[in-house]
Amino acid sequence: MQSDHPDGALSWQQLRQWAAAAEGEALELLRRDGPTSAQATLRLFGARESDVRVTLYRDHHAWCPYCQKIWLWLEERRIPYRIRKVTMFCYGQKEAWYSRLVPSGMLPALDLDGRLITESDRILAALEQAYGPLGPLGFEDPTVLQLRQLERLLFRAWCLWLCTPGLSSSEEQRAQQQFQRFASAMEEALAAAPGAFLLGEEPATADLVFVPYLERMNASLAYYKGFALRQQHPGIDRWFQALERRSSYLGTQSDFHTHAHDLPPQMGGCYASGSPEQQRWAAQIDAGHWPLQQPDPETSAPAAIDPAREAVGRVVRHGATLVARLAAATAGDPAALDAALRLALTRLRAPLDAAPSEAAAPPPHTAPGLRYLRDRISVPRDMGLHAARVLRAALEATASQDPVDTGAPGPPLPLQHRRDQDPAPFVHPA
Ligand SMILES: N[C@@H](CCC(=O)N[C@@H](CS)C(=O)NCC(=O)O)C(=O)O
Repeated sequence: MQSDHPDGALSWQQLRQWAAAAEGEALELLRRDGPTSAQATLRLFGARESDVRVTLYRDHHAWCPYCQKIWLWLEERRIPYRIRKVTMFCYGQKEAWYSRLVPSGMLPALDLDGRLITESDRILAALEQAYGPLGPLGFEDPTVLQLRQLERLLFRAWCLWLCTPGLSSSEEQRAQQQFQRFASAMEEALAAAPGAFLLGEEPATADLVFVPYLERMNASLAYYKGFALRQQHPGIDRWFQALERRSSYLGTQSDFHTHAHDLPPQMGGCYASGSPEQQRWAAQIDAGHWPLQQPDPETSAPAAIDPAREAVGRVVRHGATLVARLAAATAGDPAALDAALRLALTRLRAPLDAAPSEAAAPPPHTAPGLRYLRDRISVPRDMGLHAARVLRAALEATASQDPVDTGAPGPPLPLQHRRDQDPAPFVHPA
């Protein structure tokens, strides 16, 4: 495909065609009945819309761990449901209609046959009552209760290690040991099970209770402690591998970069150990050379669809809004940033290590805007893990060709909030 644009990059229209990203009927149907997708607003699994009894209220960001638990349950049980997305406080303004429905503003909430339920455990209990348990044992069964307690112990040990400021190196060590004690207990529970999951061959509610925080532990301990959870605990790695063979989990799975930078405001701070190993992991996660090591600590699953087309398809949908955001955030020239962004997307059609031609350089002073975007791709909200990797790499490769680039990092990510990720302009484009 030849560029029909004077700046050498493909036009938005050409990019849209190449990505075949028509946000039309086919994609909408795929989202209703196909693999799990963060972008879906209705899931039918082949049922009729009139069969829908459930509405799940979850965050726009597809980040809330308690929402992920319910989301996974509905996907695993293939229950037809609607999704209504709400803004979390840390990303922007809570929707007034949601504050009227749930005055605390907390997520998730679920409407089941007209009854509104809050608190994720109460939601799981209600779903189980309505549809039967997921897996061989009920949510209140003593074996499941014990596993749920273990998850809370692991969670607390993780919080202590990750979120306590100023740990000395011996305190770091003790916190790690305590965490690993409970991680080993989970491995023992898995070893005693007859299949890859905690209660058998298929994931049960007990597994889904562990998923959200295990995923966040895996990412945050690599970034802030230089600790490779899956390598240190092979039983947990096998459990992740089994999950990563399920499209339900893959549709909800985030990545190290997203978690590493979304966790601090949510947790009230995450503290790096500062060890050489930790600094190496953090630098690599930020700079983005993937996979970070072999075997890939982020996922064992290959890309299900062409990641480049997925990435381009997702960006072109929001091209104008993104350009406006980059220009505002970096005091950049919108026309130059528009060209630079299209150039980065144009690169995605060619191998990234192909020698860049002179004509492929973006306009000067666009590197900060490209890096601003590179650092704010959110998985799975915006796209899948593999698509995010190729897009981050293309943005960086293009930024580094800015004729006046100094290699300086883009605008820093805030630590107290993430209003730089406010979904409002994307939900209600101008
Ligand atoms: N105990 C609650 C905890 C839910 C929770 O903490 N939700 C957070 C998001 S992870 C929330 O909605 N906070 C309000 C906000 O961020 O807007 C549950 O299990 O459902």
